[in-house]
Parts: sequence; structure tokens; C-alpha cells
Amino acid sequence: MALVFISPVDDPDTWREALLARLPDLDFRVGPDEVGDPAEIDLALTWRPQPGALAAFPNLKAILALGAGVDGLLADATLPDVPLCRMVDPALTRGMIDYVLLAVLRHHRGFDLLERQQRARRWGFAMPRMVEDTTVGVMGLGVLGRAVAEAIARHGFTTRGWSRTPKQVAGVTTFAGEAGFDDFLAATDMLVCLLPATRETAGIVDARSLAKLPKGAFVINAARGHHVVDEDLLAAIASGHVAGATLDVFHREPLPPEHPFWAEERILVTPHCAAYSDASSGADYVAENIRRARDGRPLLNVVDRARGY
Ligand code: NDP
Ligand code: OXD
Repeated sequence: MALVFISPVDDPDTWREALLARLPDLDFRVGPDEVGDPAEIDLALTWRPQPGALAAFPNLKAILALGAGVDGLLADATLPDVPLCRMVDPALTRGMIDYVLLAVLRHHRGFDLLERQQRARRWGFAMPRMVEDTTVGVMGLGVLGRAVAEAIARHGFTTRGWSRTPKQVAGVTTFAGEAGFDDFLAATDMLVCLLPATRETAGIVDARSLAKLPKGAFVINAARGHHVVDEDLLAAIASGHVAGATLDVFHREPLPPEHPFWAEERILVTPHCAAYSDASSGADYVAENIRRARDGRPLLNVVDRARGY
């Protein structure tokens, strides 16, 4: 099979090496230079291709995304109508667990406040709450949200989760659908967003949902900027209702220098670095999907295009 690799950020050589170790017969070509005849390409392994780039391959059988979120790919109206598979990679999941746990602990132990105090050369100390007295609420209980919620619960935080359909997650009190959303928010001291970017989830972290959180809550968004109404979050922080936020993703990336998030000292801005797929751990999964495509078997983690994730 011929696979074209197209990504402005991922290293083609590590993916080539990892995939050829598992599939020595794979014809691995890096776009655009090594594409050759576009009609020979069966598969695309890709992240953030230029809009229209994948339409150039008339015999494409599947698109294998190098990321978990496929909103960028689906935004391309010319995306070929072939199965699109999301990335599921233990290293990506591990990275997300670490990122969210770090953010939760930073807010829980008041390191955000201590950092501000240091800048002001001020010595101050407040007793932190017990972990079990802080409730973390995870929106989205898919591959990443479930693993994150389980890790947070194992750490001792009271943990809630919210998803579209009902779920059971060890140590986590779960809520589902619109009917469960307000109850989920009502006791959530730290709101973690790990939802996919879809029509239904656009602007879900808005003035209305922020107002439902207990006073002094924190927001951690590691999913997409699409989920947050920026002005509403800034207003909630300015009023003191929300105590601060950790934001990894934004409507425009890189976050423009004039954006007010940069200047709000109660917001930590990180540059979409929460979690990455890694060839050494993700190649088993990608190789399995390549074998399945070659053998005409059902692929793993195919996106439901109507649902958007
Ligand atoms: P999954 O598709 O595995 O899970 C999505 C979850 O969201 C499911 O539990 C789903 O519910 C829930 N959901 C979807 N729509 C709704 C809705 N309308 N209301 C309530 N719940 C909903 O995704 P992943 O866990 O793999 O990834 C989540 C997101 O994380 C990605 O889409 C991506 O945007 C982001 N991401 C960010 C990274 C970063 O570095 N910042 C890295 C990787 C991913 P149900 O199961 O009931 O359908
Ligand atoms: C992803 C991402 O979806 O990096 O994998 O955002």
C-alpha cells in the first residue's frame, strides 16, 4: 500500500521508521516532495494538511489523522468521502493526563497565586483545601476525558464527568446530556473541557454555564478554543466568580499578541501543547489500521462525520 504523510509539525522520519519496522512492505511517501503519481496513494497519515490537499488523491481509501481532534480536517469541504480515523495513542493520553493533573494541582495548591505573589515580592500562605473537598468536573468522557477523570479520581479529588450518552467510570459521578448539564456544573470547582469541537459544543463555556459553577471555580480547557466564549470567561474572571483558568487552545492559534488572555494574570496560556501523538507509541495503532485497510477489514476509531467526532 502507498501512504502519503502530510504534516507541518510531525517528524516524517520517526513515523517512517516506526511504521516500516511494523510493515516492511509499506510504500511510505512524504508529501509534497515524494508523492509521485497521486493516483497511487491509498492512505493519508496527516495533521493539518492545507485545505484541498487530500482531494488530490483520487484513489484514497482512508485518512488516518495524527491528532485526536478532527475538526480541522472536517472543516475542509473538499475532504474525500472515505473513512477518517482519529488518533488514539497511549502517549497522547498520558500527556493529557499529565497536563490536566498539573493544572488541577496548580490551582488546587494555589501555585497560580504564589507565582503572582512572587512577582510582587509578597510572602503569603493560605491553607489549601483537602483534595476530597475539591470537585473536578470533566466535560467529555471519551478516550481522553475518561482517562483524565480516572486519574483525577485516583489522586483523591471528588470527580464528576459529563458526556452526551450515559457512562460508568470508576470513582467518577457521571452526568449525561443537556438534562444533566446544570447538575454537573453546580458542584464543579474545576471545570475541565475535553469535548470535541462540534456544532453542539460551540461556545459551551459561556456566561450561562460559568454562572452555574460555584463561586471561585477554575476553568481548564485542553480541547479547542471553539468551546469557550472568550469575553464571557474574561468577564467571569473580572467579577471574581471564576478564580482563574488554564487554557491550551484558542479560537486563533497562535493566540494573537493583542488578545486580552495574555494580559490577564489569572489565566495561564499554553501553546496547544497539552498532548502529542508519538510515533514510538502510536505506530502500533496506525499500523493496525493500515493492515485493516489493506485487508478490507473495518478500521478502528472511524469518525462519525454527521456527529463531528
Ligand atoms: P472522543 O471522541 O474519544 O470523546 C469525546 C467525548 O465527548 C465523548 O465522551 C462524547 O460523548 C463527548 N461529547 C461529544 N459531544 C458532546 C455533547 N454535545 N455533549 C456532551 N458530551 C459530548 O475524543 P477524545 O477524548 O479523544 O478527544 C477529545 C478532544 O480533545 C479532541 O476532540 C481534541 O479537540 C482535544 N485534544 C486536544 C489536545 C491538545 O493538545 N490540547 C490533544 C488531543 C486532543 P459520548 O461518548 O456520549 O458520545
Ligand atoms: C489533537 C490535538 O487533537 O493535538 O490531537 O489537538
